[in-house]
Amino acid sequence: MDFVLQKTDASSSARVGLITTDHGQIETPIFMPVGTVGSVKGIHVRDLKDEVKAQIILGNTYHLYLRPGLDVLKAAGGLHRFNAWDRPILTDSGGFQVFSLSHRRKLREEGAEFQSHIDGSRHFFSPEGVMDIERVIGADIMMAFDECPPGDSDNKYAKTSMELTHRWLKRCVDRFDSTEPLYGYSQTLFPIVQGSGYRDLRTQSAEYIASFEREGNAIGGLAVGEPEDVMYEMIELVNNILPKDKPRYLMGVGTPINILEAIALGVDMFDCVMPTRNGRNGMLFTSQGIINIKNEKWKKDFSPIDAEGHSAYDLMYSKAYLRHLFVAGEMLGPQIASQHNLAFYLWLVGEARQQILAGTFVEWKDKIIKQLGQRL
Ligand code: PRF
Repeated sequence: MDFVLQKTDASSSARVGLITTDHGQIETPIFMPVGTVGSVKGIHVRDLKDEVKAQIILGNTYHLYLRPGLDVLKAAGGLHRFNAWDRPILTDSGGFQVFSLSHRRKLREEGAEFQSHIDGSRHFFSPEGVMDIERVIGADIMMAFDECPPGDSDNKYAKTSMELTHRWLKRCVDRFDSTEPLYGYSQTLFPIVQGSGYRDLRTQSAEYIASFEREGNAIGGLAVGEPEDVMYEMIELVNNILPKDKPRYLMGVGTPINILEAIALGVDMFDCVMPTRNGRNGMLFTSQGIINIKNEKWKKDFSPIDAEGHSAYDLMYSKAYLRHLFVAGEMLGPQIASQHNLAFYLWLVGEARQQILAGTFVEWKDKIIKQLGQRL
């Protein structure tokens, strides 16, 4: 993997860059649609490319390991071959899902023992095991195995957890560096900064993570229930320590406003289930504000879903029709809404990129943020 920093904004820490992987290039800042079990829910690969304009998608180690399982993924020749997505893929390590989804998990120095949320079967993830799994999935970017403590953790718990994540990282790196990709293209490993909402811990963690000099770095443990100003404070602090010439990935964040603020603080990569999950529930993000399409108010509104929208379906269908699909429980409704939201998120980061290049990012951001939060 290669990263070229093409421009840094004069009036914020926002950046424009270009990542090159063996599966193609990624223009940053970028949003990565979440394809938990290998599919971005409800969206065909062709639409992901042509309509959403996704450049990279995310898969989850935890889910893919449980289903379809490593034997299937290996026989398929990796996830790219399996799901027909031939552009870059990033896999999260399970460091978040084991703690948020699985049952009866037990943490020890060696790794995490857990029961599947699907059938209760018992499993064990170690840092070495997770590296091996991510090799089999074949992601272009693999995430280190970490623990993401709850947002309200006290300093003592957050410190113990961060230190465990650091020891696990060393083991991930040793395993990664002593193994080879399985499918003939290269893979890279991103370490993850933890430390909850504590300045001393975040500083320590960012310095430790930076010392590994990997090709990119991630910020974890945020947007897990802490106040928003704490999240921004931690992003700023960590980004002042992480190297400037490597991409920075803020994990699992967030709303369109969160993403713009984090771009201004120097973040390059994002993922979040919000556009697809909220879309499935009838919530649409637009540049004018937020729409709850199930609302009675749209019943006879035959205007386009989003006149300024960036998915072909935004102009093709009316709000009234999309509302009808949701009310009638038609599966087309969640598909259209998910695709709209993803296209909007990709437009947002693409527009941020253009505004940074033009030197107008901060003014544009402050203007559009006023619109984004409104309820239509
Ligand atoms: N660690 C990992 N994945 C994550 C997170 C984390 O801290 C988060 C927290 N926002 C989302 N996804 N491995």
